[in-house]
Amino acid sequence: MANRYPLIVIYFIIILSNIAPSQEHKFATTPPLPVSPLPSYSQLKWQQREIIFFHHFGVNTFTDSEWGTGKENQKIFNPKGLNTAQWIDVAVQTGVSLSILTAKHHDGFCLWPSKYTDHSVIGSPLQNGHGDVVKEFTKSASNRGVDVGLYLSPWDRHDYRYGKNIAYNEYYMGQLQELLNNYGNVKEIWFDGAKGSNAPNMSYHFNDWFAMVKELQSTINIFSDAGPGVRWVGNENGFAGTTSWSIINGSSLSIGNGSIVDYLSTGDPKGTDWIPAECDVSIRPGWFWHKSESPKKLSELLNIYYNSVGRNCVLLLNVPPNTTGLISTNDILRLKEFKSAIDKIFIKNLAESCSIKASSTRGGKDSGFGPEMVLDKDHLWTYWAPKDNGEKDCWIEITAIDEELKFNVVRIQEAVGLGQRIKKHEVYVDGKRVVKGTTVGYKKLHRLENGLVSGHHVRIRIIGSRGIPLISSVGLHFDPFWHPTK
Ligand code: FUL
Repeated sequence: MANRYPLIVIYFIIILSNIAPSQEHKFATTPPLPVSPLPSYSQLKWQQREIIFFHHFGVNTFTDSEWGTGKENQKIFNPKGLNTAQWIDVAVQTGVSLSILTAKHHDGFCLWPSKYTDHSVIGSPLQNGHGDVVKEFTKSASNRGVDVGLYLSPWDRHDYRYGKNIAYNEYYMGQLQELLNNYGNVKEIWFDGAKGSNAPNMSYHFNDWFAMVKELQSTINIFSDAGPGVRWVGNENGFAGTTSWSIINGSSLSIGNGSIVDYLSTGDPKGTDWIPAECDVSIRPGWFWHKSESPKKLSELLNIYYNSVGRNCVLLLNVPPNTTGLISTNDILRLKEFKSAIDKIFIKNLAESCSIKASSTRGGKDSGFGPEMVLDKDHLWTYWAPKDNGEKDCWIEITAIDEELKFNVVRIQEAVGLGQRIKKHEVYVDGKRVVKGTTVGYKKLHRLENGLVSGHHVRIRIIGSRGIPLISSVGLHFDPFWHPTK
């Protein structure tokens, strides 16, 4: 009896070594749990667009003003060479996949023949009152595979119902139905918070509007100061905060409340809602076209790009059609420069020819979560994940194989499909810190303040995170347009 005891133990060891390990190795390592809140499908699609166009067009284009009075004669709206296909061509050439049109601005003039008012294209010379700019615009966009969005200003300085709560909300919702039922898919609707003194007590039925919008267009993102799909960044300069969370506490937001602009620009890691920020800015000083104005310089546009797209936001760039009904040549030329500058900076990722290692890897080598995942072309669903063992100093390190690396831009992207996590990070070159930052999100671009750096080892350290950090992409780039002054 005494001799049989070790035999039983050996027998169990054999069974366990045959069954347990094979169970463990049979399946791929699973992805880590998400850290909520998470983006919706439409919000992720929106984020990946990076740059969106805005077109402010209406009676103001012809009166050289920014805010119309509502008393304009419809006959002044006369874009003799209107060609919305040209606007869309410019979007395509700039790599823009969504364009938003002001269907109605504060002056109340409608770019489509709304049946609830005569203050529209109906009274204008455009096709002798038979024109429909919204129709032409949405058709041109769909012909070229560009998505559309619409802006319907809540503030209306023309309509007699404005200020009568029920009547105006009925009018407004009637127009929402016209726009969202009759012009195909609409991917973004823009509700701005401006409200004038002509009816200070006017209350907008936002909840009903939002419900109606969702009912009519299931994949739309609703923009307003407070979302629910996309939030305002809190300024009209095109700059997000240096800390920029896509997360915020939706219940503490309200539309048209000037005191929350800082909160809007940074977001809130403790928030319960995924409402990322959109940075709206115009290529010119005004939102509408004015003969006396010209487009911003390339360096200004690049600054805006780094401070919006490079701070986890989408850039909503306004390009106003002129009185002919076309995008002006000098705007087109500037946009060409802008697009080719971005391509030039980001086409080459110096990290791609390097070796890469990490502090640890979830599931070990070849698990599909190794640091090499930050160098593939997928910037969302393939990523490096460290081990989930409370590691405080998580890092990935890129090492030059031969010549030293020379760069002035560091790009870091998080796998935001599983939540935004990184709170604090630093970048070291050969042991010396070259930049530090807070949030990363979908895309963080560091344009190095001291200009070009060179070295063999580039380490990205994550020193604060909600859950384990998940990095989907890293780039080391050279920006020839960047000339820091200090
Ligand atoms: C603001 C408006 O008052 C401006 O005219 C412009 O349309 C801008 C995008 O939104 O609220």
